[in-house]
Amino acid sequence: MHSRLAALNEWVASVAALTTPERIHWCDGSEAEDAAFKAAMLADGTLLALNDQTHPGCTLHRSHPGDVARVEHLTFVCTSDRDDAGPNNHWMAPAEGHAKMDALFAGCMKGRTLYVVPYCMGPIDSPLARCGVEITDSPYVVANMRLMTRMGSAALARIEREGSFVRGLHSTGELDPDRRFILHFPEELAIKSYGSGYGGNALLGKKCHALRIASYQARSEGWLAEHMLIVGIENPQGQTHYIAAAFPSACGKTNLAMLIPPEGYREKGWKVWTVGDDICWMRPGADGRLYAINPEAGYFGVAPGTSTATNSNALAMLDRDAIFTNVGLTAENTPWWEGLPGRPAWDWQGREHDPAHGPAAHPNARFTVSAKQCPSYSPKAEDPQGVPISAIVFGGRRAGLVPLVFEARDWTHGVLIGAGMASETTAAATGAVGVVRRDPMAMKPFCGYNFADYFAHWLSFGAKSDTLPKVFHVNWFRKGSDGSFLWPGFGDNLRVLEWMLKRCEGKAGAVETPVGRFPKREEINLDGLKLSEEAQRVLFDYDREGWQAEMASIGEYLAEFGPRLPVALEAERQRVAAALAAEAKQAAA
Ligand code: GTP
Ligand code: SPV
Ligand code: MN
Repeated sequence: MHSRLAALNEWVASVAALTTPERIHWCDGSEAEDAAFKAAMLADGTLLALNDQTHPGCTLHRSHPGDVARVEHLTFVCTSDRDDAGPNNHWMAPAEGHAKMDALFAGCMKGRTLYVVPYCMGPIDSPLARCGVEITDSPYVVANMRLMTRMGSAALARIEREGSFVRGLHSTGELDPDRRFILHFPEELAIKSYGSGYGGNALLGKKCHALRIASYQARSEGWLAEHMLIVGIENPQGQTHYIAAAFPSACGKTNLAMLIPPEGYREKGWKVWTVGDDICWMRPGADGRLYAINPEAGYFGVAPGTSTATNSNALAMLDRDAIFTNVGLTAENTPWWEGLPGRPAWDWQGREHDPAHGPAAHPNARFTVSAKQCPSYSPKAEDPQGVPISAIVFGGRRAGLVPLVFEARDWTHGVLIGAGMASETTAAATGAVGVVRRDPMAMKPFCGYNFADYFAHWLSFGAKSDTLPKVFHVNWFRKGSDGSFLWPGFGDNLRVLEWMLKRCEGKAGAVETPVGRFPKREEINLDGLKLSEEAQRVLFDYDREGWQAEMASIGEYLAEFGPRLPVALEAERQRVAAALAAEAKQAAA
């Protein structure tokens, strides 16, 4: 008995009876506890110590080579009614789901420690924050949860005060992909995950709770739980606007959240304040604006590609007290991944590095680090009321068609742009990489209910407020005829954000097209950039025929949701398609 909350004690006891651990440890989140767990993991090889001179407190974890990313095909939403999960989710009946998982969990912690991990998603005193308890048999998960959430005694105290919490049960099991499932029971606020120790599969506060369960709760409670970064942009006049941006996994959220202003901007006084890099919970305030918190307390970021050139803020926070997973190592025992200078000696599996084996770091290699170590960490990130959002940005990896930036004409159009998003798949989930798929609002893997209802929920905000954020779409990943990226990206993305914020303040013009408002080229500051002739043409290009095909394809996709799809969304799509057709007719005449 370790809690004043009977419901929590009873749940822990019932899980212990099922999983039969050798001992039970209630985590208090203290430094001493963390140090003891790390020492044990260093002793048994779960963690490897890194160079203590250059990377004090840093460790490396090598996962099972078959357990390196999220597994969308093994992720289920278990609602009583199949249609509540929708065609966007794999579904299992709750009773079947529990039976399947409990059979896997039976006796699975024999000889091991069961850790009880109370955590709070969001500032501990925020009315927008929510709590959960993860039971796990993985000390690596505990160490990550301590960095990624507010974990320990303070969270437990809040849980005892509130009396309710999300129940997450996790075991690494045998790491056999045939005995691996991640199940969500949104009606019961419960999660069961078995057979993986990796990231979103195992750190249940993150995707399972803060996105899948939270999105389900948010719908009935009138708020939004989104796969979005939150960043504050301070202009030379000292005003800070907050932007929330939804890009699919490994499509640039961490990098935009920690952006380093490019030359010319820094000198003028532009500053960037990081609030969050992956998840955003937001709800309308009394003034009708959306106020957002980052439910997380750390970053579980993509390592490959992170360098002083692309994201020196990220590198600056990774030289102490970080956990690296599946990166390579140099001969000096420092972490290494593709994009860093120097040479790897060992690859992510601990083999001597041989380019014939592929990259030294796994493409989904990650770092885990406390948000407080980020040089651009915003003091507002701890504000219990959240930050007001001026602009919502959608974006994905699109080699063709989609220009650098365009703006929605209004909220409903913005929801259509989000719902019609597509992006090339990445190494963040197992399966093929580089395949374009629809990923509405970057939530395809993370929405805990039927997308048709989710779109209706998004649309419903339009009627509630006239001070909602402006909505934009960006594409940092447009490719030229030689296959290389046309836009420099990273810090230079501030040039595009500057235009957006000017639009929010009514200080920049735009060119109206049926698919949205395009920037006047001279209004995006390209000073000091050496854009190729192709880039200058293509990045701002409006390809009417291409968009006609795109709108038709979006129509086919939305039709998969059947009669549950909000009429207003399809009407908006038809409005855009008709405007494109009218324009084409006029051009032909
Ligand atoms: P998740 O944590 O999986 O949700 O991903 P994320 O959206 O935070 O992605 P992240 O910022 O970590 O970027 C993933 C990869 O895209 C990294 O290899 C980056 O170097 C690369 N990347 C990020 N921003 C840009 C950009 O503006 N241009 C280009 N070309 N690459 C980028
Ligand atoms: C993502 O895949 O979007 C991530 C990484 O942020 S994981 O936590 O593994 O889901
Ligand atoms: Mn993510």
